[in-house]
Amino acid sequence: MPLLAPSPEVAEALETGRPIVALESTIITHGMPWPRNRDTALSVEQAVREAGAVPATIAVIRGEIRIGLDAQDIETLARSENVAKLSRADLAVCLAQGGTGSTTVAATMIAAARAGIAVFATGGIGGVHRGAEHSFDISADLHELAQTPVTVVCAGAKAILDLPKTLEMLETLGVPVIAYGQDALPAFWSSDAGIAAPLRLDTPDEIARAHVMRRQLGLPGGQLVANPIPAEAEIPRATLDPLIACAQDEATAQGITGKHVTPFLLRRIFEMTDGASLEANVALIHANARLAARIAAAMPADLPEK
Ligand code: PSU
Ligand code: MN
Repeated sequence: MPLLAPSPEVAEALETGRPIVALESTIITHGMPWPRNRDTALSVEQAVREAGAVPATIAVIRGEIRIGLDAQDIETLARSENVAKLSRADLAVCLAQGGTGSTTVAATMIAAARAGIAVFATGGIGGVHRGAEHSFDISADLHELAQTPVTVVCAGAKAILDLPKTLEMLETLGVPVIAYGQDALPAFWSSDAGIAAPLRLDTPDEIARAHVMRRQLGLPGGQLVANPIPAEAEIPRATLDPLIACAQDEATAQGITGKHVTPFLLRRIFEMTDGASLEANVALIHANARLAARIAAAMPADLPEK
């Protein structure tokens, strides 16, 4: 049985060389509450289409890596309560058992690269968690960026992470962290983390060219594009910082560890902001989808992984 199952729309886009944007599914199962998770998954696909590219939401369904889900698949995933969260370490075991699971940034990159898709839009990547010097909790997303040739468009690393340590780690791994159109590193719910971004590019064309240059140099890995949240949707850092610290203390006190940390923090911040964090999250994902579509359109047709 082939491991990858592209939807008819994605298969045709691959065949004809149309721009494609990969989308992850852990954000649906573990990142947002029902029914906003379903509505956002569908509206992000719509944003990609309106920007002239084909969306490919990726998940594992009954032992197949699906590249492009239909509305029914999205609804089923969005409603499931206990679906597995699959990162690099989990993918093969889930496939071997014919299981179902949503894909993190790392697992979505693996699937996208195998399918020949070079550009991927998400909200926030995983990174180095606060307190990682004790917990060693560092997302597999960072290593994936160092080895899999996909340009990932996010809104910066989430403020629930230790941003300076995340940046250090990405630098060590040789991952380009590129702020889009500004000097500061964006911090997910706010446009400015108060830290300078290592690199800056101002156009989708330049981002696509940098992706190609990396390939031509024979460097493995992708690049991380950090697109600031639109100003009207931003939540100021000063509002969020104390709430994040509080959620983090709760996680520690309750002994939450491993892959449960990110979903726990996101849910608590959602509750503590009366849902405002979710509205910001939806707005920034749409903005990332639109930018990713423009980058995908700027990629040359003869890219090695296309
Ligand atoms: N950011 C969000 N929502 C999410 C995630 C990130 O706003 O659901 C998910 C992504 O799929 C990311 C994953 O790859 O969390 C990172 O999890 P971990 O830290 O366990 O690697
Ligand atoms: Mn982790």
